[in-house]
Amino acid sequence: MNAPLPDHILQAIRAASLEDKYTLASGRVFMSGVHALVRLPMLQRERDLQAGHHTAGFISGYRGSPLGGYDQALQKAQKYLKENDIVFQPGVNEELAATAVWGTQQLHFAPKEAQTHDGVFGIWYGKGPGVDRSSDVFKHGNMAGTAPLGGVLAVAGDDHVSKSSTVAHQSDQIFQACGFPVLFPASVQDILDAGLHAFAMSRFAGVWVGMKTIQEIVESSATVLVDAHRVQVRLPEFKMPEGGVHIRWPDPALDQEKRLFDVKWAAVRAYIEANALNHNVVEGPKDRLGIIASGKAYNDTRQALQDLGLDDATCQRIGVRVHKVLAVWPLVPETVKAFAHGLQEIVVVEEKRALIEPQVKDILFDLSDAQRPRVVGKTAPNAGGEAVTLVRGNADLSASLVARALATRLEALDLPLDVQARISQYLSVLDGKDGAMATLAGGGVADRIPWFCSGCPHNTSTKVPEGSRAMAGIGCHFMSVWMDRATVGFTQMGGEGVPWVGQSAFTREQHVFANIGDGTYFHSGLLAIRQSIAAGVNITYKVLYNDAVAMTGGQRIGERKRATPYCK
Ligand SMILES: Cc1ncc(C[n+]2csc(CCOP(=O)(O)OP(=O)(O)O)c2C)c(N)n1
Ligand code: SF4
Repeated sequence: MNAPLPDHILQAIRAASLEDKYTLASGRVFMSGVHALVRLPMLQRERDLQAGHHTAGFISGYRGSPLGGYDQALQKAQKYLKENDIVFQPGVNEELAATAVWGTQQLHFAPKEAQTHDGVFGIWYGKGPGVDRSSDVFKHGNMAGTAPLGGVLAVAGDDHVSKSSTVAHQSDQIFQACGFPVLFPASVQDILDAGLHAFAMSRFAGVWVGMKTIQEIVESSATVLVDAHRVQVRLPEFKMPEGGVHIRWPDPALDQEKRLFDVKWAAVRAYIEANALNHNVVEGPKDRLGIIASGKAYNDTRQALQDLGLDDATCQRIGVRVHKVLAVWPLVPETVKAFAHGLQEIVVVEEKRALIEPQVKDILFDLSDAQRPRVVGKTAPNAGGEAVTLVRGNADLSASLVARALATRLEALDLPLDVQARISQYLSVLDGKDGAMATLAGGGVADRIPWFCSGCPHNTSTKVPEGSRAMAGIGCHFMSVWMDRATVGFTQMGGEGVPWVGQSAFTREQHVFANIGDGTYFHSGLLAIRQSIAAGVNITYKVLYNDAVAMTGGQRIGERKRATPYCK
C-alpha cells in the first residue's frame, strides 16, 4: 500500500503543467533536449530585457534527425515565441536558412530610423549533411562577424552511427574549418547553459558558435533548472582592437581574415577560460593519470569509472584526474597545461575522429620531457611499443568500450589490490556479457528489412518496367534499394539522378529512372533536374508525390503550400 502524499506535494503535482517547460520563470522542469533548444531563445530574450536591451530572436534551419522534431516543437510553441519577439522561419534548405540567419547580423546596415531592435540573435539548425552544405555561408557569416547585441548559434544534429542517415557524420571538424568555436553539451541542462554561453561568446568575440548535438543527448529528457540568470557570464579582460570585432560595412576579405585569426579566436579562448567551460571534475594532490572527455563520451567515461568501481574518492586515492570539455575547439593552452600538470599519462576519450587529442598533443609538445605526459586516445602503444586501437574512431562508444580502454591504461598504475580486484571483477562481467552476445549472434539473428507503410504511394511508384533500373536519393523511397525494385545507388539530398550525368557517356545503357521525393524537390532537387537537362542526358525523373517531408516527421513541404505546382 502506498502512503498518501503530503498536501504540499499534491498541490505541486496539481499545479504542474506540460507548458511549465516554457512558462516557469525559474525552478525545476522536465524537458527534452529539443525543448531546451526551444526554451533557450526565450531565456536569452529575458536576459537581454533585464539588461535593458530591446532584442529579438530569429530561428531558421532545416529538419533532419536527430533534430527532426525541432521545427515541430517550435511550431507548437509559437505562442510563447511570439510573446518573446522570436520569429521562426524554416528554410527551404539549410544553406538558405543560414543565409537568412546571417541577415540578422546585418540589420544595422540599414538606416538608423528603420531599425526596430537593438539586435537580433539567431539560431540555425540542421542535420550533419545540412552543416556540410551550409559551410560556404558559415564561412562568410563568421568572417563578417556578429552584431554586438545579436549573436549566432548554429546547432548541428549529428548521427554518429548512421541510424537514420545515408552517411555517418560528425560536424565538429566542419564547424572548426569554418572557424566556429564548437560546444558539445553532455546533457539537457548543458544544452540550456551552453546555449546562453554561446550567445554571450558570439557577441563578445564576434564569431558564430557551433553546438554539436547527438541523439543520445538532444532526444533524451531530464529534469533541469531553468532560470535566465543561472549562467553567470564573466566577460574576460581582453584588449579589443580599434573598431572592435563586430560586423561592419564595407569590410575587405583580408581584414576579416586577420580579425578572425588574430583577434576573434583569441577572444574566444579568453571567454572559454574566464567561464571555465572546460574544467576538472575530479582531482587530487597525487594525480598520475588524466582522463579528458566531452559530450556523450564524458557520460560514458563517468559510467565506465563507476562500473570499474572507481568512484570519485577512489579516483582521488589512486591518482586519476577527470577533465570535462564543453568547448571542444579551440582548447585553451593554459587550461590544458594546468590539467596536464603532474600527470604521467593523459587518455583522451572522444567519439569519431579525434579533435581534442591532436590539440592536447600540440599544446603540450613544447613542454620538457620531464613535464610532458604521454597522450593516448585513438591509439595507444601496447607492451611491445606498437600503436594499437584504444578508443575507436568509427561508429560510437559505449560505457563498456570506454571501461575496457581505461582498464588497459589503469593496469600500468600499480593499483592497490582492492581496486585491482574490482576492476578485474567488472571486466569478467563484461567478458561474460560479450560471450552471451556472441552465443546469441551465433544462434541466428532475426533480420527484418524495413518496408513502406501499407497504403503508401511509394509501394507502386518506385516500381520500374522490366529491364530498366532506377537510382535513389533521400527520403522514404530510399528503402526501395533494399527491395526487389532494380534500384541501385543513391545520392545526397538534392543530387538525385545526377550520377547518370557522369555515367551516360561511358555505358551502353540508354536510359535510367531517378526517384526523388517531393520534399527533396522543394529543398534542392529542382537543381538536380536542371543539371540533367543542362547535360542533355536521357533520364526520367519520378517525383514521388506524397505531399509531405515524410521521413523526418511528415512536415509540410514549403510550409505555406500543401501541393507543389509541378504535380498539378
Ligand atoms: C541535406 C539534408 N538535409 C536533411 C536531411 C534529412 N532528411 C532525410 S529524409 C528527408 C525527407 C525527404 O522528404 P521527401 O523528399 O519528401 O521524401 P519522403 O520521405 O516524403 O518520401 C530529410 C529532410 C538529409 N538527409 N539531408
Ligand atoms: S512516405 Fe509516409 S507512408 Fe510512405 S513509407 Fe514513408 S512514412 Fe510510410
